[in-house]
Amino acid sequence: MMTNVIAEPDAVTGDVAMLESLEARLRWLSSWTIHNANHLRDSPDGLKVGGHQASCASITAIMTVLYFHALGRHDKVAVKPHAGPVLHAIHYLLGTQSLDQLQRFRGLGGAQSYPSRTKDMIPVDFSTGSVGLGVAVTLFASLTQDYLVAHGGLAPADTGRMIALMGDAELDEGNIYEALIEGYKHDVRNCWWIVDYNRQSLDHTTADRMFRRFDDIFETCGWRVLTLKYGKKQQAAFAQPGGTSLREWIDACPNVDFAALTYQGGAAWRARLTADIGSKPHVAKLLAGYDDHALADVMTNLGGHCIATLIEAFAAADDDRPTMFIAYTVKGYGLPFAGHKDNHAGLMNPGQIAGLRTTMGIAEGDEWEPWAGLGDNAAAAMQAFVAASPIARHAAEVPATAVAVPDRLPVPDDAEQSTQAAFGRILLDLAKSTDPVARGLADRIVTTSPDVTVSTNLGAFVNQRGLFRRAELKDVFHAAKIPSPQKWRGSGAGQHLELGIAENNLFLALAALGLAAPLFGTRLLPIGTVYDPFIARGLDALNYGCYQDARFLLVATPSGVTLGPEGGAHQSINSPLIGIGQPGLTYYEPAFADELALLMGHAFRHLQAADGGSVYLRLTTRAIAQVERTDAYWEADAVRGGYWLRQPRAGSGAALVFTGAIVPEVLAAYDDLAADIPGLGILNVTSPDLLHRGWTASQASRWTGKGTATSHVDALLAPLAPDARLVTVIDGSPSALSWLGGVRGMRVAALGVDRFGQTGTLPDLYRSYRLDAEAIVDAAAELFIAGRA
Ligand SMILES: Cc1ncc(C[n+]2csc(CCOP(=O)(O)OP(=O)(O)O)c2C)c(N)n1
Ligand SMILES: [Mg+2]
Repeated sequence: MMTNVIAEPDAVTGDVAMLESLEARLRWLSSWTIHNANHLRDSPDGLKVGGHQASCASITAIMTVLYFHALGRHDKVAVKPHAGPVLHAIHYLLGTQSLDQLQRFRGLGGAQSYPSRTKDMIPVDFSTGSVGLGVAVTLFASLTQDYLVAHGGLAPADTGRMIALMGDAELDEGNIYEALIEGYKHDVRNCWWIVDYNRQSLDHTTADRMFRRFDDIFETCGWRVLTLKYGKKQQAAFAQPGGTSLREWIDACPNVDFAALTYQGGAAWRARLTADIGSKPHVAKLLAGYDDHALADVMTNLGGHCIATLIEAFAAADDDRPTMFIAYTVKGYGLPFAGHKDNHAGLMNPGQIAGLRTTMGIAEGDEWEPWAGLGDNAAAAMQAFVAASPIARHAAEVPATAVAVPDRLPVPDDAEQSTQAAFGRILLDLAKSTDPVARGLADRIVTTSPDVTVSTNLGAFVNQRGLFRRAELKDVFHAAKIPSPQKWRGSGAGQHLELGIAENNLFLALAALGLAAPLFGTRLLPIGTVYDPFIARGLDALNYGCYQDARFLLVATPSGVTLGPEGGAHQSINSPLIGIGQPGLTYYEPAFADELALLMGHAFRHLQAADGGSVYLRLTTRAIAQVERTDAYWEADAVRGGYWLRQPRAGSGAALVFTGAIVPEVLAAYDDLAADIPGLGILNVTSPDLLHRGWTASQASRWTGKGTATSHVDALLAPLAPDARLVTVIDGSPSALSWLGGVRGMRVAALGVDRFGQTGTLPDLYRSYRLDAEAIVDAAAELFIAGRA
């Protein structure tokens, strides 16, 4: 059971006034932070800085009650991107955010536009920005928490809720529902999604037809749905004679009308209500009881702005059932553009912010004073209240201890093998190992795959280590003695998280599992497998995981046209460019099993290094003859991104350069060419990504006077003559390697795939796509021999 901070009823009554006052302060500080960035701070480029005052004002009450009243010590929160300034204001009141950071909001090194785990100075549990992903990651964080508890990596007493504070437009993102379905299968718990239901997105108000539909969808998936529609003032109005008519009118009011009337204010409310229901019994008297200001106030007193209603709602969900709160709100609540359909990026002008300052009782010049406008006693009381509130007692992240990695992982010894098969064997060896270090590593591995566990060669590991299920899952086929190579048995001890086919969920699961160390204090080493072309399906979620420095090993296999018979729909072409272009992810494409074992060992260390990151291995099902090694000189270079498989002679004018499973064609071409081109070398680029990064980084460090280090690629190419020529070959976009010519000014012929693949045998395809030995020889002949004339 979770522990949650729910105050006693008496205390709650007293708290409401405090919380209301805090809520107004958060609205003020978030507005002022954005105002300062746009209107007061120097703007050398004259560009609008931006920030979302209306999005903040919509959610301040929800965040006030959550952070200062209901938050559990171990709860983790994903804050909707556009409410970043509210989170900063909360920490400012708490004393954990500096004035300097607020004043530099959206400036270089200042508080970030959207909450960021890695860049903000305040504790941020989950980065957000790409809407929908921050919501769904909380669900996978709940599963991660359950996984850790089941494996002894987290004490039950140290668990909390994973909470998403979300905009209602996020409910339009499909990834929400993919996650919802996966969560239902895994019996997700301890997850709250709190919807700031202002019925406005960026462009306009949202569709009325969705009313109640979200409830249905979530309830179908086992969630409790709590709707906070009316605030206490509205409820009091409904209890009066004529109140039922008022409630019925509100319930029938289209979103867009409600928004427009909110913007127009009290007189407009009165005119419209009088026209629509003024003749109904007691309504005229009811309306007459409010002046225009009070009428506007009661009409917009929605559940999501009512502190007491929010307190009750959070208290009503004090168990581990996943819960969606639909908190009705007004976008821009309390600000001059409240309800205006265009208010998403709206900014108050100087006169309007001065008006807000005056209503807060804040003197000009005191705008940044955390407790300005309060008397000394009230300020002290508020400060004490905040200091004693849940956010102040919130558990800080603790560093996780490192998982030891064996010096070497065993290399599968078949004379011919594919990198994908070798991957399965290496993991199997780890899973069965009796060596304590290897076992310790295997125990921290958690594998996951979107319905391609077996076809990506994770099966053997899963056979050894089982599926992760909180409730026991029997292997019916096995029990019935129906022959199958695959055991499909689940328990709390299992180490494979079975996912449905939605690739987006894979990346969100990897993001959450890959944050286990910082979030929960225990390092997991997540390995996710996916078909290489379908990385693209989850690309934004992959980027999202990397953006917040989640650490995981992505094994994408099979890849390229090398997957002959599967045809163009399953053959990846541009994934090497994804690998090169994605920050936080190092892309390797090994050719041989011993390279793979080396790189997996490196990956397990890199995942844990302070300056490390995630790793992407692009593998293939093509079994190729393995290379004879006579020494280990190549290993360090392979980790750095490339090594000479055939050392060129000093001053050589030519080299073949390749990445991955295409090596037999390169070796065959080499045999053809070696006699004509003495000193020809073969460069095996294990990571086009690392070579490219190293090259540009060393240039930048020279230009900025920070160093003179030569990049690895520069050092690799140094033995060649200055006017040497390169033929580059990769089963993927040729641009992944063609840039190598720019390093030292060498001419390049770049072979690769730049149109959709076909079905066919490998010889057919390699011939059609000019990846075979003949194509390499042709390219070399033109470049090295004819081209030299
Ligand atoms: C994936 C993605 N698409 C588009 C955007 C641009 N965008 C930012 S906020 C927003 C709509 C926000 O509406 P809502 O979630 O309801 O938030 P609120 O009304 O509370 O501001 C859009 C389209 C984005 N941030 N992420
Ligand atoms: Mg909205």
